[in-house]
Amino acid sequence: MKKLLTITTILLIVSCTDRIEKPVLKLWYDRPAETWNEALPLGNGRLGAMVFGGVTQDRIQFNEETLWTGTPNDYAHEGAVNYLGNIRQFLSEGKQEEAHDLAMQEFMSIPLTQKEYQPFGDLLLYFAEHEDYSEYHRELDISAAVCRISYVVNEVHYTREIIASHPDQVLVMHLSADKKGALNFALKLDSEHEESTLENLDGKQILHVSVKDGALRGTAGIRVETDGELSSDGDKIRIGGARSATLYLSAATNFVSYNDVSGDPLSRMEAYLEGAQGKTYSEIKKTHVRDYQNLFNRFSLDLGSNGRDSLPTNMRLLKFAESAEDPSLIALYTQYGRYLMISASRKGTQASNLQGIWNKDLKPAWGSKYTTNINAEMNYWPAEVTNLSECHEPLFKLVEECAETGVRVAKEHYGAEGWVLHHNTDLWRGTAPINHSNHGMWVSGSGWLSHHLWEHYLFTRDLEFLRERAYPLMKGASTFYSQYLVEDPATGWLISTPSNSPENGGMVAGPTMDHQIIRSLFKATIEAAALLDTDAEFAGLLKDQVSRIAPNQVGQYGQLQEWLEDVDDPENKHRHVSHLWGMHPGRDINWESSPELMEAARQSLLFRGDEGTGWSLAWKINFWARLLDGDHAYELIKLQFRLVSTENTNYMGGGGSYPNLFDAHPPFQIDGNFGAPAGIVEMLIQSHQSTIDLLPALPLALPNGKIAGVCARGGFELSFNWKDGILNEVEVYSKAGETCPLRNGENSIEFKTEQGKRYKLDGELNLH
Ligand code: FUC
Repeated sequence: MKKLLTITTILLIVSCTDRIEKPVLKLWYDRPAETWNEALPLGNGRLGAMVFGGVTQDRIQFNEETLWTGTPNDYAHEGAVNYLGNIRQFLSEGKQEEAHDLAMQEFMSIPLTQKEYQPFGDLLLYFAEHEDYSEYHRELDISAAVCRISYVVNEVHYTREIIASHPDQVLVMHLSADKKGALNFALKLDSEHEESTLENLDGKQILHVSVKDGALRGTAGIRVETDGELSSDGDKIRIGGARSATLYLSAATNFVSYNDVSGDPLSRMEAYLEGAQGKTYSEIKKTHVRDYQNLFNRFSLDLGSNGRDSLPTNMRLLKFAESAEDPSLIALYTQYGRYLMISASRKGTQASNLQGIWNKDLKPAWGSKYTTNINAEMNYWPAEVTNLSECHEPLFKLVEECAETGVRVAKEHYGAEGWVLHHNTDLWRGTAPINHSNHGMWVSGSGWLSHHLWEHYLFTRDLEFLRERAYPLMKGASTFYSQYLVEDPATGWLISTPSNSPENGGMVAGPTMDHQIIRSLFKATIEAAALLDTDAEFAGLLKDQVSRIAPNQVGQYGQLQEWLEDVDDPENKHRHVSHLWGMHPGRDINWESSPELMEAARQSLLFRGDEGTGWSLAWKINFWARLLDGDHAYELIKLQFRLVSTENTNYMGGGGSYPNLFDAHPPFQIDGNFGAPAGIVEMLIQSHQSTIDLLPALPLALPNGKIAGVCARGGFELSFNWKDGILNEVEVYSKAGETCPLRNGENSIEFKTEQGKRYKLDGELNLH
């Protein structure tokens, strides 16, 4: 009996320790990927790869971020401004169809659509006689950015490790067998591009591709190092009698910048391969892991574990639908968002597009470009708060470039100074209205993107960034809107026209979202001008205009009006919830200064319902977090974790996750992978009002946890933990020496800080 008790006690101790074990930062599977949505993503910001982990045949689909269709082009429609007055007039007379038609004829971009991001090619590996395998394991270790595959054939243990190194600019695969001479395989590069050629040289292959419709060409190369025999076999390289082999793969294009395609892909690619030459796999891996962890390890999240880490990741999603009690899956998903950001977005790379860098299709969904009426911005929501500020950089570069091309569009389409970006851009930095006037005519892309520059300043307090980079762009965007807004004869308010409430209801005068974005931009520009002690006169003009912009209005159902008129349909379940922008990511609608608008926003959100595409679900997590309803936000997390098996576009419901945790619009679209983590963190900390709120929207389902290295506006980095829903300990690191205002429920404190110092507080916010 005594013995039994002891065993029970040990078991209890084991299961208790299980509960407080660190979350396992791995996606793992017990079989190879059959579809692309099961393959595992790797990336170094520039090169992306999807690893299938097949046994007899493996496929590593790879991309280079600058391989797009098209040629340099500014898309502006010369003389469009001559029709602006007529379009406005039609709208003011309620003649929407006439406005649509006229804009289609005279106002839209040339050509009407933008260009597409392209996949590059495949590395194919062939392992003869490996049909009969056991002990298969495939994992993506996001704590180190390493993908591993292992299995046993004839008692020989085979392993493959793959990394995408940012410092060395190569994808590297290391293969090994635990028996001398047992590693035998063949490999080749392949591509779906119609124009592609392959050179099979000694232990090396070179693949040249040209995109079908455009100026870009790419060259990929692979080199093999092995202790076995290397030979050429038709279009393949054969590796025989080896114990290990290392494959180095790189690629480059002739893209230099949005108006320059004079690069030489071959010499660029060779320079990358030569740079890696002579370095062993373990050397490259060591540098890679250090580089990756330098970013990744700054933030951690532990929500506890209930032991489901021992299930394959796809099974965990299925189980979550049965009972949503897998807190470590939520932590894993949050960290996966950070993993994807580090893998797709590094200083000097292109910004993450609709599919990050991982598109597989020559005709990708929505061109795999940048949709700026939600998606491109959502891709960067976790950047500041989860301590990846540097990964925000490619978006700033995109803004800078659009501010160059957007000057001509502002002039040709609106006769205005400054710069404007509509609802999409591509590698060529198109900024004019595209596709169809019923949704392409939306002027607030430049305003929303400028918001990211200001947010970067708010989080980092980097005054030089504000002065040198952010402010000139914000000023340019403000200049445009300042000249574009017109006075509505009926109300006297300044309104945005022509525009639309993203993709809902067609072209209109005065959608609420535009006014929220423009108001927020003007306020930020005014504040920035004061901080930088510049442009007092311009700031004065904006101040006057801010007070005249059409305000947020509460409509007949108690809802926040989406439009100038009270015409919202309570049955409308549209995926976009644009008129709540002022609540998130904007901040003018908040509990502190406008509780009645928060109530109206909640009503609008209830009318819209929970269902949506992947990004729509992700946005709603953030909305419910700002509404301080953590349990409702948790309901959205459940939908976000719904296992999706189709690629068929679904605009209404059906959002969720694929087995590889990629966000399903469907099809795959990466925005939800960033929007949902941002929402999860927003449940734990908010800093958009006058205080930093700790655990503002903690759901009942997450009673215990620990977060470290999370950032707040004001230049603070915080770590804190909670137990049974109650805040336990807090540590604040002050990067800018500002006064720190903290709040948790009824408790609050405001204390002065010194730059570079740490402060410890107890759960009731008393300073130690
Ligand atoms: C907007 C959204 C769609 C999709 C596309 C890329 O048009 O309305 O749902 O996300 O962008």
